[in-house]
Amino acid sequence: MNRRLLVTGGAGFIGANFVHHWCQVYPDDRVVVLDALTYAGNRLNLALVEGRENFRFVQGDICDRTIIDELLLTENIDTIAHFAAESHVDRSILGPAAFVQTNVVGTFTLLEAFRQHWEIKAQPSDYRFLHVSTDEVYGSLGADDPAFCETTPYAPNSPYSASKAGSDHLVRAYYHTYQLPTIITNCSNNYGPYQFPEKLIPLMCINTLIGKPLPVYGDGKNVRDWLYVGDHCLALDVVINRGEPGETYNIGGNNEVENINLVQLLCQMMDELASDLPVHPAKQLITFVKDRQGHDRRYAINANKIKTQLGWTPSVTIAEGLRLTVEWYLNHRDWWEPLLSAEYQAYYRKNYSVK
Ligand code: NAD
Ligand code: TDX
Repeated sequence: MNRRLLVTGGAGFIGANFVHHWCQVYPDDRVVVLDALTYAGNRLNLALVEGRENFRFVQGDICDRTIIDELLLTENIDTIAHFAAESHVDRSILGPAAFVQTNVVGTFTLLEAFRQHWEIKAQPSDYRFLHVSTDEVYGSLGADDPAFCETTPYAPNSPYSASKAGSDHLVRAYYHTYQLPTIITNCSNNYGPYQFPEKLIPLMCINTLIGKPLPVYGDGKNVRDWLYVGDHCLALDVVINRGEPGETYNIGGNNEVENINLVQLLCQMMDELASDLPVHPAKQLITFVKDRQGHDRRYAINANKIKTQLGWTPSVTIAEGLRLTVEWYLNHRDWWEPLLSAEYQAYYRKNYSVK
């Protein structure tokens, strides 16, 4: 089957990596990106596919029902890959309203539009609505707790994760009530090329390159499970093609690392790979700052379901993935320098002055 995909949030970090993957592997599929180009969206993230006959970019908001209806109809969309979201926990603490609007109302608007479109087409069984969500909906783990699995009860702790949990529940309800062929994925922390420099790994890479302090929250012992974005895109591919409607799949890299250890590893890689660091060795820049409010202690994903049922497994180790990522930021100064804009500086001051 040649799919006709609508990729929401395709100008963001994971969405753009996914679009690159899809256009390369399925060049005959139609890929339409809908993205509002918020501070996190960047048209340059799609430069590799712009100009292709089967690719189209549309600037628009997922809360705008008119634009969604028009795209579903005129592009004859059969698959939605839904990435669009407000995605940064610290920003959700500073200003939660946009998170409820985009993550909850936006997802609802997409679901309603897709349901009507699917019903008009007589409910084709090969249509798909892939909802890309997060492990943060499951809350926080203690050091000895087992990793999150698909049946772990939801316990979101931040405005971000609560808004993602709300959207997950709506997606689930649309399958249960209307049999709309939806699938949810909950994945762990992604890293890799094109990630906006508010997130831990790109922030640490860039601050090292410009000689700014490396702010580590609290005691630095919070644990995240890191997933290379390329492996995530491969997982989403198998879920779209072979996943069961109505199901949830957890996706994780099986790479639990304490933040402080990760930052130290990044510093070592920077020392090794960057020729003219302003501060060398880079670890001198590590600065412990006030903790994030409500900071979840540990996330860990049990990805056995997608491994055994769909045959996906991560291929990149954390050492390989970090090296690829550090090299990418070293070689793409022209990509990240313009992102350190006045808006970014204002966010940075606000976030780090309360810490
Ligand atoms: P991102 O912030 O880099 O990109 C989000 C994109 O959505 C941007 O291009 C932005 O312009 C767009 N967008 C925001 N509001 C919109 C709206 N109202 N209408 C249309 N477009 C809008 O996010 P990301 O890190 O690429 O995350 C993608 C998805 O994956 C999100 O749903 C996020 O919750 C989920 N997720 C991310 C991670 C991670 O580690 N980054 C982990 C788990 C789940
Ligand atoms: O400056 C920092 N210092 C620091 O110690 C930043 C930005 C983060 N941290 C810590 C907080 C977290 O424990 O590093 C860890 C990772 O932080 P983020 O990169 O902000 O990610 P996290 O809060 O874990 O959420 C991410 O993974 C799940 C994504 O942003 C979410 O979109 C995704 O759902």
